[in-house]
Amino acid sequence: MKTLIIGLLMLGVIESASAMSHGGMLMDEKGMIMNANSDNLPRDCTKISENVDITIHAGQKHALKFTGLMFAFDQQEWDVKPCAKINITFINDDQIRHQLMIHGLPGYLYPEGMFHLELYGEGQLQASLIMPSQKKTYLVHCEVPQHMEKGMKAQLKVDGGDGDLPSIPGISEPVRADVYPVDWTRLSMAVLLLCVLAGCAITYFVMINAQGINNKAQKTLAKLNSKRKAE
Ligand SMILES: [Cu+2]
Repeated sequence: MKTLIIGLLMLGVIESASAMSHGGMLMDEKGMIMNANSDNLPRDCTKISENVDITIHAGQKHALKFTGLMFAFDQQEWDVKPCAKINITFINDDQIRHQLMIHGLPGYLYPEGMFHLELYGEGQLQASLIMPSQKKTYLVHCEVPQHMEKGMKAQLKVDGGDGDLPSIPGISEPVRADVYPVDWTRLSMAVLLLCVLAGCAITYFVMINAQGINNKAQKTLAKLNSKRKAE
């Protein structure tokens, strides 16, 4: 009996450790889903207009197509109809933590106006949300420090959206573009001048030597020809 009770207690502990639910949040050892909503209509919607299945990948390899960026989603923009239900499959292709956060949603359905998926490493999660009817552009990003600044930023438009957000890779100009200024000191200028001179000198010597070798070869050939004629 004692063993049975201990066993049941242990099962309970393991169960609660592997998956916990707090209000609108689901957590386990792989990740977290916060404020998923597949049933409740926004106040301005009478019914779900369409069901949209979207797969979103997150990872460093998706940033390779953008100069100077380090993290990205595989797409930077989605457009859905007003009152669409979006079924998101979020896939993390990296071994590090990534999030998919959508901001600006109505607070009465999504606490703090936010829908949030998070994976602590490679893996995938699925969750749904229902968009309001308003023509609007929503920010989609990863909030892990420096991930958005380094490219993990996108936009979700409803009904074509109300404009592009800034700094969306491949879509809109950055608010502050990265600059890589050269610190021109006397020393760095002297080093540059020295490199240019060394490059010119090496090219000159290579050309002179090539000419010398060519002349020698021609002389040898002429000697051989004259020997043949004499024979
Ligand atoms: Cu991230």
